[in-house]
Amino acid sequence: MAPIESAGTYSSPSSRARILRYGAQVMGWAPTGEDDVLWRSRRATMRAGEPVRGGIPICMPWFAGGPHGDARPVHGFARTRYWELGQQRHTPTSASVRFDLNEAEPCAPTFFPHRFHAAYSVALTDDLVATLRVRNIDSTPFAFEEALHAYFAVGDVKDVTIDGLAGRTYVDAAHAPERRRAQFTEVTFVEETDRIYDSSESVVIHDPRKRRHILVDKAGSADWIVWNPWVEGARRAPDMDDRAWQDFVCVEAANVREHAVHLEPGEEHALILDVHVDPMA
Ligand code: TA6
Repeated sequence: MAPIESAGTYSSPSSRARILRYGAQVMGWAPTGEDDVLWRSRRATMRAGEPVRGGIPICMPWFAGGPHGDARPVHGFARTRYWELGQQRHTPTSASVRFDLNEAEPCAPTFFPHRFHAAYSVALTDDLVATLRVRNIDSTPFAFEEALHAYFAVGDVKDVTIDGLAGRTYVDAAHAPERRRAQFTEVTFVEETDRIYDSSESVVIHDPRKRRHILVDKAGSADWIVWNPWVEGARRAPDMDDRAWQDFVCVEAANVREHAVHLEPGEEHALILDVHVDPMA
């Protein structure tokens, strides 16, 4: 399989990002003077046709195996397609770039026989703001799932806590997917974690090792997905070092399962992820 094109670099006066046209995947983002906020695997495969491990993969138009569990590729085809590079804009304080995926002919008609246009814009200030707009360009309604599957770099996931989800319920996809559980406290990591939280609020990732808080805000999203593969999951993944599970946590702004987005012909939906970093006092 052909190697994928290397990432483009985009900079504002206060942060810089690297973005692949393949999957329109943000591969790195750092405010000036900060370590990269996004994690990427040293063993990521960089070949067309395969997903790239790290950054912010776009999962769309289905999540995991989709509504019936059988859709392939896993997490949809948006992350393994080349997106068209569109307009870049600069202001004295910001930079932005846009990517387009025009699905005028369904490429996976068995699983998603619908026509849509997706536009993804990434704006850089001292925040990263990623906006995924999906428009129904078909003559019939459809529903789709989506996730901005962000991999956040952390000092050691065992020391990380996530605020903002206490009082919410979640599906525990790793251990007991058949029933909902309640989150009573901040989220901590002691085992494989793969949860779909019912929440449209913002969250904060506290990372005492890297001495920073990562504030993750969103709009147009009913779910947070929180994932860490832990020891066994990392061993099973061929594109991840055995010990890499300690170095990241995925916190994903999503609309999945019963929160799939319904679009009438001509309608559009926007999913927005806004990431900001504050040093720990
Ligand atoms: O978002 C969590 C999840 O769906 C997990 O179940 C895990 O499989 C992860 O995504 C990574 O999926 P991938 O297809 O990129 O290996």
